[in-house]
Amino acid sequence: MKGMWWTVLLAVCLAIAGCGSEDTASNGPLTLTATEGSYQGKLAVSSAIVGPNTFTWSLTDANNQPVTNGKAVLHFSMEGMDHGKSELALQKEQNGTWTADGPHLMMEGDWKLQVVWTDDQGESHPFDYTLEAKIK
Ligand SMILES: [Cu+2]
Repeated sequence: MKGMWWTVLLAVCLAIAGCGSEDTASNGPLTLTATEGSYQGKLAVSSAIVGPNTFTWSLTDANNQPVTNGKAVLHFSMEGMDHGKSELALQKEQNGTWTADGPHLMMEGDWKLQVVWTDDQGESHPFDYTLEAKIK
C-alpha cells in the first residue's frame, strides 16, 4: 500500500508541474479571445514579454465569418497604476486582420487590453482582454 501512495504522489507532482509549464514565458504568440454581442475578437500577442510586441487582431461574426470593415484601436491600461493609458491604432492587413507593433507593454504585471472596433456605421464595440506581461 505504501508503494501505491508514492505512485499517486508522483502523479500529482507531475500534474502540477505540467500546469506550471504553461505559464512559463515562451516565444510563441499568446492568443486571447473575447466576445461582444454576437462578435468574437481574437487578439494574438507576440510574445507577451515586456518590450516590443506584435499585436494581431481578427474579428468574426455570429456565423463565424471574418469581418473586415471599420477600424480597430488597441487600448492599454493597468489597474491601480498611475502611469496612465496608451493606445495603438491597428492597421488593416490584406488577410483581414488588424495588426501593429508597439512597446506599450513597458512593465511586467497584469495588463488590461481593450480593442475598440468601430464598424462602418460608426458604432463602437469594445473587446476586453487581460494579459500578464513577463520579463524575458
Ligand atoms: Cu503598471
